[in-house]
Amino acid sequence: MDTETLKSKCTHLWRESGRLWLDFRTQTSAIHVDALERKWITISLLVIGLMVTIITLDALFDGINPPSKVETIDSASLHLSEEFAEDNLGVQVDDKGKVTIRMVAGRYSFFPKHIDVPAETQLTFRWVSMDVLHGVHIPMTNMSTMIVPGYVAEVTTTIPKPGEYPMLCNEYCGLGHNHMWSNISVIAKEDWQAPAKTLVKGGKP
Ligand SMILES: [Cu+2]
Repeated sequence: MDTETLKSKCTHLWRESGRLWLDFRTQTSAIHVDALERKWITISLLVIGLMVTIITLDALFDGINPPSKVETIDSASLHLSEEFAEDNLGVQVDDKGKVTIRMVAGRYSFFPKHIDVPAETQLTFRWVSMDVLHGVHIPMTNMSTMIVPGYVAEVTTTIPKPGEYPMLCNEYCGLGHNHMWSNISVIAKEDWQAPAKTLVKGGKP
């Protein structure tokens, strides 16, 4: 979309919302709203306003965005892509010590089937789907995202407690959906050994 179209769309939206607000004011002034009810309506609107402001400020100043933002990838040729080629899947550590986990979701599994990661360490998961819409959720952690075909879903998280966790698909993807899972072993930081392969051909380090 070019800048002019965007500008005219924004102006149109602004005028429309103004008109709707005036309509709303005219209609609500005609009906009786109890003072207490008015108070609660105001509080609710203020809470919504506060939430929207926090989300906007986080997105603009802290770069906090939805996991599947705008990084696109061709789902049909993942095996040919440099970053998500089979050899590059799993856990990798770059020379600055950043742990990145690349995984592919496809009916009905996550690849690789099992990974070892360190506890109490920042982990960057990069997910792609090879076919349809999937989701991934690691119970008892905040790792949960949709994996939309054609996009890279990136989630950065830290898992504090060592243990065995399942990785489950939480978007219905077909008849085998309930069998779609992998395992993740979270190992105490001091016992974890970085995998030998640390170089990613292409892709982000
Ligand atoms: Cu599924």
